[in-house]
Amino acid sequence: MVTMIHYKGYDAIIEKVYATGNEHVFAFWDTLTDDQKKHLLQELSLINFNELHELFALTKKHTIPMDFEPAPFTRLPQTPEEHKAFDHAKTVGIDTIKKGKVAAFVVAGGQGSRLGFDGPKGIFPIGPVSNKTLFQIHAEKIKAYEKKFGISIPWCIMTSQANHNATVDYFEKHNFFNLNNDKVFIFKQNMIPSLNEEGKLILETPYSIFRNPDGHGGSLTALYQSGTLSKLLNLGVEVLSYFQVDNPLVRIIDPVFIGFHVKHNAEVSSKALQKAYPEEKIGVFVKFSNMRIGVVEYSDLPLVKQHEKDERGNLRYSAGSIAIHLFNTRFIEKIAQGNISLPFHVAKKTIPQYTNDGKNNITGYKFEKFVFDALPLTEQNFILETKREEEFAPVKNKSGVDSVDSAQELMMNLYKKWLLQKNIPVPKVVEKIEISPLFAVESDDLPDSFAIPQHKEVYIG
Ligand code: UD2
Repeated sequence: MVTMIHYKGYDAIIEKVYATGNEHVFAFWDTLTDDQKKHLLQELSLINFNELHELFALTKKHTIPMDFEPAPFTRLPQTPEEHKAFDHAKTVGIDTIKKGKVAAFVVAGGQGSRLGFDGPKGIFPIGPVSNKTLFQIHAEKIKAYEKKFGISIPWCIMTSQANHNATVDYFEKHNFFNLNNDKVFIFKQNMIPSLNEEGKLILETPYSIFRNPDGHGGSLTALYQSGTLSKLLNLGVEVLSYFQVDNPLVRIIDPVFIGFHVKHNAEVSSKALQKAYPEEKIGVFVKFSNMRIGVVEYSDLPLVKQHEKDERGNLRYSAGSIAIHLFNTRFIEKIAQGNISLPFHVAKKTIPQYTNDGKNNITGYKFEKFVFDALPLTEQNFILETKREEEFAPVKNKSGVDSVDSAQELMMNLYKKWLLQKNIPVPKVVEKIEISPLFAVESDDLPDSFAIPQHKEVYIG
């Protein structure tokens, strides 16, 4: 017979631990200090024990609907009518932005571990000449849009437990890159426990449970629970421009995209680009058999579908999601306030478990929510095609595809393209070039003529 431990004020949670067969988390109880005991009990209090068996059930069945076809999207303009529609969307977008109805939102809960970098990914240096960090580039873009449109743009930054303090310290140390710090909202996402192969909790240390951030899909709840959403609503923000921290090319405030979103009365809008190759690691836009639009992640798209061609020999599932979306703030409120929860996705992973012999790697399950699962919950949505070379330079790996090198090259190619559009010659000797967002956040901002110095590395700022 197991003797239940007791601790004043925590008996209800302790009972749940035993009732769900998780009492092994108290294996080191007698060796813990009082603070450590409290730490463990507080972590356990944050766990939704009623949800654990549902999470474990997900590991036993396939939950992604596989009955879908490619989603329709609005292509880049080709005909005069399409150009006219894009011009009109731009006017509507500029009007919406100038009325202060748009805020920026970056999800930055991830660490730079795939880059071999120990810290928040946003602090990774990416400027090809300046070495500016991802955060600085995003901050300067927002500053530039504020100047361009004569408004102040609130900026929400979602962190995770592992990088929250480092992120806040970084912004404070850099004086929020001269943004109005009253309108930079940094808040944490929630954590969710991982489970072992028996569906039980895993000890990470003698007094803590192995948990991971709940995925960028947790961002909608985190916006609401942190009080950020109500601050945005009070500021009159209607549209949230969502992007990932690891894309230095993202057009954070895009009038055309915002204009289409408003014109379509969309609750969520998304940008799509043509996949570069079948196995590219981006999700694809689909229309499910219930007519709802959504995204199927690359890892869930069966190989046959990844390679499937249409009658013209092009990839059938070609519209890739680059994680750039617009969310209506009232839609987020509806999702977060109601009992609608985005589904969890499961990943089988190696997890370091604390045992009597120290840490041992075991196989377990991590759970994450994906923000694009909000799409099927919309009544109205809109997908806009965009140009890869103008908007997408993912920084995922140390080398090879989607790496630091490839992202810097894409950045430099875009700067050269802007200069070319203005007929400003780039001297042959130039090997690296960078344009500060504070100088030009898009090609139109460049002056009509100026000379590029004859240097190997040129920074235009
Ligand atoms: C994501 C998309 C993929 C494609 C690609 C483009 C998913 C599941 N996949 O792939 O379809 O659009 O990006 O680059 O979305 N993050 C958090 N909290 C978390 C987890 C992630 O803030 O709990 C942030 C993270 O900091 C990063 C972003 O979300 O900014 C994407 O995370 P990732 O790099 O793990 O996504 P990836 O590359 O698998």
